[in-house]
Amino acid sequence: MLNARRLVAHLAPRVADAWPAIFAIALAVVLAHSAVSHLRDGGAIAQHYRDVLGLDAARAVGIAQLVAAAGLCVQATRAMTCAAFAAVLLIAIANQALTDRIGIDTVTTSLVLAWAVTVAWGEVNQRPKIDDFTVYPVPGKFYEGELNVRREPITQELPDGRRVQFNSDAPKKGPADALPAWAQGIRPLQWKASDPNGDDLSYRLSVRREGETSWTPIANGVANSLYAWDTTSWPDGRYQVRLVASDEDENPPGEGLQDEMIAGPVVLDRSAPSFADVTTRLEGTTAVVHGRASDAGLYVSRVDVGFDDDPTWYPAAPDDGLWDEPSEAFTLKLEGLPPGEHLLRVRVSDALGNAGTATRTVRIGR
Ligand SMILES: [Ca+2]
Ligand SMILES: [Ca+2]
Ligand SMILES: [Ca+2]
Repeated sequence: MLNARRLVAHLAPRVADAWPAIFAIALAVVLAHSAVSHLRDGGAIAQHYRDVLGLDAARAVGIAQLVAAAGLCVQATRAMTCAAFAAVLLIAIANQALTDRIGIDTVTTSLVLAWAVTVAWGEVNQRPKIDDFTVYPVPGKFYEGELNVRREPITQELPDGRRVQFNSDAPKKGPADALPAWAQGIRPLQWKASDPNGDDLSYRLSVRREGETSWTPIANGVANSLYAWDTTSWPDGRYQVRLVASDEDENPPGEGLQDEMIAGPVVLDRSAPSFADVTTRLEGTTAVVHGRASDAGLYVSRVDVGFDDDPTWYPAAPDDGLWDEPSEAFTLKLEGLPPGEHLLRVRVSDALGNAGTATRTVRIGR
């Protein structure tokens, strides 16, 4: 008893998984058996076709059945099996109609036919769908997104052989300029897509600079839902990124379908911000440095001032309280400078750590 139960527990999931193949083989056996009867032709079958169709079709039907049986064994998919089963049921109904045997059997046969057609139709390829596509504007932002599509780390090899690893589980926040130089050019792309048939999707990525019409591919055949775009060799500008999800690898040639989504703009920026109106004035012995810094690409993220050969940089404050715009007015008060002439060095950085410097002289006392 125990062994029988174990045997059922062992076999049941396998049968559930492989039912299309089992069903296909059973159907093929029935078809082959019928085919042999047709080809032997004892007279009764030939007479049946002569009565119903008015011609000697027994041999042709036998050959067709053998071909169908062989095809079923080769293509034992759910769709093929159900389609073949539907065809057999359709012939049965037609036979019932032609021989005036329409009745309760026909209703049952029609219901099974409807089920077989539904299953076969359900296997017709459906279009993949991209739900979300995010391009992180700067490398440091990568870990702050709301998407959490996967937990395990993903490793990717960049074109020059470097390997990068993503891990959405390990927050690594911090200013972008703390990253090594090569990582500053990385723009992480992350997305979420699905396929109603459960097909494995393959992704293609391409980019287009603002003002251009054609897309340039950056990656093909991506299987993960993350990609590191190495922008190091791309010119500064604003870019759109296009993601195409395709199920073509999982379907017969020509039957693959795709979905696409465009994200951006992504700003590539390697140029330092510039200064305007940097002035110094004295309030007693306090030197007040005021000015405006502007960045063509992203936003101004800090301004520091140093003087003479003092190695310390003193951070200036944005006049509106936040470093969050491409152009910011800033102020710094340096107290207690000794009398005499001083050289002030003003350094401004953008959100990616590109920095520019200006110098001013200020005289304290007489
Ligand atoms: Ca599909
Ligand atoms: Ca810049
Ligand atoms: Ca501001």
